[in-house]
Amino acid sequence: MYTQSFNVPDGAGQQPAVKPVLRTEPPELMAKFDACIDADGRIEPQDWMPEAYRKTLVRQISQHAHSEIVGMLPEGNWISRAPSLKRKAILIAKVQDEGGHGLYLYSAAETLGTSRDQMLDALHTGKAKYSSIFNYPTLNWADVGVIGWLVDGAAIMNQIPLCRCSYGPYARAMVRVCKEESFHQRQGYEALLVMMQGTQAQKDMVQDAVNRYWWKCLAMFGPPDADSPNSVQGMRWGIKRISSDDLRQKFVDATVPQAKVLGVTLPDPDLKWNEERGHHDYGQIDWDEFWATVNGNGPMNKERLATRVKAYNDGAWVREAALAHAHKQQQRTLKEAA
Ligand code: FAQ
Repeated sequence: MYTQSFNVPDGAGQQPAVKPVLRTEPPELMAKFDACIDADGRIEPQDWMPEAYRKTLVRQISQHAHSEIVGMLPEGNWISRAPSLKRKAILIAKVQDEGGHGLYLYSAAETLGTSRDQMLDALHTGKAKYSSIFNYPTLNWADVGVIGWLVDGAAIMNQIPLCRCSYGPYARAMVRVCKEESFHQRQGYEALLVMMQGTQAQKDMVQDAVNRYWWKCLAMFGPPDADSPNSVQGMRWGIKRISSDDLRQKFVDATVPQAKVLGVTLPDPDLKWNEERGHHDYGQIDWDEFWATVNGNGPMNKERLATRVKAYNDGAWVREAALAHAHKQQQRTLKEAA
């Protein structure tokens, strides 16, 4: 359903001028780094990189990792209530995949010199961000389908360009993540197709879930380009390849025909094809609501964080046991070598 295409809407690429980064870095190393970026090369962990680039990557990759593991929670709630063995097996596999994505991403961020403990501490103390979308409740089974269709759909749209991110470990992690997200998106859409062939009550559940999730999914791409403090520099560094507004437009254009096939209405009276632009126009996103959620005041922020902290604390004995086992093995190897 989603192509690997890097086509962007007309007028894209006309980004405002890049604010100069404070150049306190050694000029010859900086020149080599810039040349690599300009040639669309990859920066690897052992390569020199400016501190601001490293900091931006740690910020984005760790936020992304946190999103994956917090993102396990809204759907995880439905594993015990899935309507059939088949749906339960699919959902377990999907939620497990999201945990795996978190692991690849924490590992990628660790290559930049930040420990997993530091990143998790930032999450648990509320200092780190994670995707706004996971601070909303999953009220009925159709929400699980809609998360697959729309949330994973939006995530793939954002993540396909990240497969070509200038930082090698992040780009490589994204290749596998995107393949798995593609399965997630399809299973969600297929679950909804089945519900839309069912009773009126099932159809109403799907429409209700779409109504609640549509606008939140559009906000997932982040604030408008004009209000996005990180975008321009991220694009200059080849971290972000397509701007947030252009990705949002691609998502709307891809989703409208899918909604038609499904038989649901997207809850936006202003959504219509614009012949001149060759894209769909859409209505106003509620950015006040988005920022309230990002800043910790969404409907589920406190519960999500409390669940993650409890899971971390409950897992302390596993980490201790794994460390004790590794230490024992190391001692045995040393003894044998002596
Ligand atoms: N939620 O200057 P920008 C998934 C923050 S994975 C919360 O525009 P940027 C898989 C932003 O961090 C979903 N905060 O920032 C799955 C920044 O704050 P900071 C996650 C947001 O970096 C599916 C401030 O606002 N995907 O769903 C959001 O250029 C189903 C200003 O923003 C990724 O993380 C938001 N939605 O663009 C799992 C992809 N948007 O850090 C389970 C990688 C913005 O300055 C189930 N990340 N903010 O304090 C990215 O592509 C970018 O970081 C963006 C934000 C696009 C998220």
